[in-house]
Amino acid sequence: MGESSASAVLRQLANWARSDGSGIVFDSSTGFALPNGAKRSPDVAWVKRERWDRLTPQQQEEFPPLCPNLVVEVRSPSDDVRLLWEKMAEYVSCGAQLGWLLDPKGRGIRYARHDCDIGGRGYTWNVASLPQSALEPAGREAQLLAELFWWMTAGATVIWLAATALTLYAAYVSPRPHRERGALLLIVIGGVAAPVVVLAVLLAVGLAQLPGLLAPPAAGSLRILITGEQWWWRVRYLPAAGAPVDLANEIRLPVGEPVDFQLESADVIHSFWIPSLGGKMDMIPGRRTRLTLHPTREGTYRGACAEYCGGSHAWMAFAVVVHSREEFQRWLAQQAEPAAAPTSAPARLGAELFIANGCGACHTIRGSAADGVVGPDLTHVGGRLSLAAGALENDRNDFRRWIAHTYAIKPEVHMPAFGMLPPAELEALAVYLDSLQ
Ligand code: HEC
Ligand SMILES: [Cu+2]
Repeated sequence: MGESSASAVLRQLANWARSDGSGIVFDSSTGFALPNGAKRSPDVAWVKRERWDRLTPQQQEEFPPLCPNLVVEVRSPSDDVRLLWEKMAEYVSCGAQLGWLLDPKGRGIRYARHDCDIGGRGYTWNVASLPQSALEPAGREAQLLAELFWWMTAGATVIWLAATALTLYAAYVSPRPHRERGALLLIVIGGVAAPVVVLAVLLAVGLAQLPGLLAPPAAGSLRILITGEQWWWRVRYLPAAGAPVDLANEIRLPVGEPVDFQLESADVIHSFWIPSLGGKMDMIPGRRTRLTLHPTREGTYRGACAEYCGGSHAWMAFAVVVHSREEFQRWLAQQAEPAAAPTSAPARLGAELFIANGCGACHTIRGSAADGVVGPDLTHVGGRLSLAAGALENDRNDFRRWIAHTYAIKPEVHMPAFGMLPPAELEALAVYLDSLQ
């Protein structure tokens, strides 16, 4: 879409500006010299007429020395959205009143505003755009299910075609009373014998798959305990040797090895589902269910809760990264480490604020005084692919938005919003959390 969406936005804004008259629209051929010295050419820009008229003709001709009031960037497939977002933040810090980042591919809109916090509710390109198709299997179990699905679809198509052909035959080709014997035969064969055979075969195939899907993997396989919580995932790696490793909302797996998932719930029934890797399994309070998956292809996939579990059920997702064994091992060893001590001054302030504001009563950051267990472990939260179970991306702005606007981002969430903190303190907290890689 890239180019064409940019020109569509340009056309619409230009139309509006003509009828409105209070400003002028520019396309990306105009470069602006921002107050911070950078020269930037947004896809579309709008400048208030009075500001424009104050420039000399020569300034208007060359790089106009101002930051547009409104800037629009349209993400093309090759653009890194984080870099674009940094550009947006730059425009806003240079005085743009409003910046739009349009992302046709991720179907998201984000906006940055000068006079308030950064917004753009529900922009979830990161995890939401990950593959999660049961028909594009990346694991042995998903492969079996996909094959079963295609056999069933093919069979159902044949049956449907036959039934339709018979209907058309009776209605148009030979619309007359048929011999009783023929009709009876049709009912017995088509209505009784054929369905019995078809369903029996399906049952046999399904039952034959079941033991393989339910069998616990060989002793010594990787074990992961996942607890569904309203509305996030507590993840605990249980290595054969060494202490358990706690994290949240992200699962990494070595390719080509069976994984023994042990599933629990802390509150209501959830359902654990990684469509690309296999079927789903309920997480039931008071019980431990199990699921074995064999990822066969490296990649990053989306998992989700597949059982309605309350207000933010739809915001209960996670990323699954399938790595080579070495990479996986490196990652797990790194997750097992305590958090690095904050180095910069704002990060140190953030660490103090984290304790002073009581965040540590609900969150653990290993290596610090924070040891709460109500919410997700944050020891390495800055290195995760998303925040709040896929509800946000993971950069400093997202941390700030999350801490200040929890309810707006995730309705009913079990974390109070800290919007009353002064912006500088929110920023310090964000810097600190972002540094927990
Ligand atoms: C009453 C308990 C509670 C307090 C206090 C609390 N949180 Fe949370 N926090 C939670 C819960 C529960 C979640 C999970 C929300 C969800 O995703 O549904 C969470 C999620 C988070 C996340 C996202 C974690 C992830 O894995 O993506 C961050 C970051 C966070 N909190 C930071 C903070 C900070 C900073 C403070 C203090 C200013 C704080 N929290 C105070 C309960 C709390
Ligand atoms: Cu759920």
